[in-house]
Amino acid sequence: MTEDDIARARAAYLRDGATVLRGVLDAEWIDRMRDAIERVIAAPSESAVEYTPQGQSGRYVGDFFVWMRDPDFADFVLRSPLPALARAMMGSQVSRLFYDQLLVKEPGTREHTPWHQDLPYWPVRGEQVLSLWIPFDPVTIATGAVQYARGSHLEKKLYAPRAFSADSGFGALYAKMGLEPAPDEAALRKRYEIVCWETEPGDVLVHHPLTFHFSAGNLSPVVRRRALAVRYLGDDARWDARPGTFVEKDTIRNGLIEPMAFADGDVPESANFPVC
Ligand SMILES: O=C(O)CCC(=O)C(=O)O
Repeated sequence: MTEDDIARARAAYLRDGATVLRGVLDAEWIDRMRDAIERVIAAPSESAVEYTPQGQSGRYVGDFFVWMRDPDFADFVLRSPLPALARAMMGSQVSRLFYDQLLVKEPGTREHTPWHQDLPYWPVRGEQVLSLWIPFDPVTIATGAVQYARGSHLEKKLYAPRAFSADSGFGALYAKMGLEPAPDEAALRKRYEIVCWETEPGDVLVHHPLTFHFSAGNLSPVVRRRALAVRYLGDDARWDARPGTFVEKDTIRNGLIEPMAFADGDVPESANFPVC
């Protein structure tokens, strides 16, 4: 990737709220992470969530802060090309790891990821906050590519988060926020162009935390959709002590390296959120 590629991607990210960078990661990273993902999903942690109801086909499984338990995930999120990419996209001096989120949709999974913005779920605010979404399989719309409402981040408004599944235990937490319900799919489609990139392993999607996005199930009978979303914080990111964010969930808190004791407006300086 040249400096021009990076500059073009940043301009697209700021304008559209999402973009793609091709060929960022080499095959060695992809192979190593595929092995690590197998280990992690074979022995789910306390924070893992099975979004596919028992008895249904496929498996949609997620997990949070995986880097704290697995050395390959830690190397990937702290020492691969990702932190520098996040820094460049944010226009930030530092790249602080917020957390990583594993999102695997096995063949035959019907569960969608609902339309949502990321920021309402999170106890942070700032302009320099973003997600990198990394696929470890070829991903098409039919296997659950992420779709984005182009430019929806520019409204700069937080809508109520949606739980990824009814019985994940997150719904009651999010209700504490008292935010306005998010527009439904029809309203988003009417208002915004929906954009989507089919990706190969090595590519990286970048999205703004206020961009509405969603993915359908993985309808392929054979192709997996293994992905990791990695969230980074830049210079201006500060703790936001709003009630109801995902770190209040006991299964998440229990897995952290140290307890969180931030006041609203603090820089999130902690072993939980290392500078890369
Ligand atoms: O992987 C998915 O289906 C959704 C990803 C997502 O919502 C995110 O990375 O914020």
